[in-house]
Amino acid sequence: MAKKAAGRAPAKTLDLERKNDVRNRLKTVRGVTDGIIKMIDEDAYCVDVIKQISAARASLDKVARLLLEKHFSTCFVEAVHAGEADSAVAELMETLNFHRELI
Ligand SMILES: [Cu+2]
Repeated sequence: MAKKAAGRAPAKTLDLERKNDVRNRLKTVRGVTDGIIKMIDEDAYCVDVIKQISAARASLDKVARLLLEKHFSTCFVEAVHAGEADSAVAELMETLNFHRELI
């Protein structure tokens, strides 16, 4: 997040509260993922595994949505003010193509 994409302004860091929120959500996903691995190891019922995968995906989608919101309010706005609206929009469109659930 804090790394600069090629040809773009440096990303703004997350505020502490949002960073903690994102970190906790990712740790939850990690816990769910560990549980899924255990379920596979223990030959759990397929549908139960799929439900846990859905839960992990939903949590990751929420993290992506939080980061997208932050990006809009900081990096994107700054890029527009710097006269780089076209590239900022192109970058977002490319990103949203990989995250259609965010649209
Ligand atoms: Cu950003």
